[in-house]
Amino acid sequence: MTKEELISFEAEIAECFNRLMIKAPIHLSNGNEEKMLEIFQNINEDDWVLCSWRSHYQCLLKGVPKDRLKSDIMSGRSIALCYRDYRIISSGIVAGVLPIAAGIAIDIKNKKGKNKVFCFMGEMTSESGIAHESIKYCINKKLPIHFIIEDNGKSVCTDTKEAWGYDTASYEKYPNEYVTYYKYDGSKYPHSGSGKRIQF
Ligand SMILES: Cc1ncc(C[n+]2csc(CCOP(=O)(O)OP(=O)(O)O)c2C)c(N)n1
Repeated sequence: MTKEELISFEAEIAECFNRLMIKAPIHLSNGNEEKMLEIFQNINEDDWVLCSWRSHYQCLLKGVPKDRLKSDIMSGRSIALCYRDYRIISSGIVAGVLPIAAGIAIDIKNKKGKNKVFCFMGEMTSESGIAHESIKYCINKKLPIHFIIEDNGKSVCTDTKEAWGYDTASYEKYPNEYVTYYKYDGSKYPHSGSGKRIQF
């Protein structure tokens, strides 16, 4: 999977959405392709990947076949794509996957497994109480998990920095073996949809 393939997949989905072929919300990625390719170099087939509502790139990079992913998106499942066979769990609920990620990591540790959990979230999610609790718990218990915080500066349309009144986000200066924090400009697409107003 290349940067160009990732970008063109989202462009194809945007086109379908604008033609009213998808009757449910979609959340498209853009601007973080290189970072995602870098992160996925460390993710193996037997690792678990947990995501938010924006998970097309993660699904493709974890190996979900393009046609299967597209067909699920077309049938309205983009907001919470789950593939047990590819070990991917997504949720449209802010921070919804974080305690699940911690639970899977506990199970792996108890079974002395060699695999890991990779849990993606936006920077607004990372400021929530549930994220602080989950990350703290996993680090203190030395669980086999890695959190990836993807900072596009926005919480839907709200400026996250302004909302919380911070200069530096809680995990921005934190990077360690448990947390990766990166900033990107994802403004090519709006938070949800693809720029054309659609009424469901
Ligand atoms: C429990 C809950 N509260 C509110 C929402 C509405 N909501 C959807 S996305 C979002 C902001 C998320 O921002 P961030 O974590 O930075 O993710 P981004 O989409 O910018 O990557 C909110 C508040 C929700 N989906 N779930």
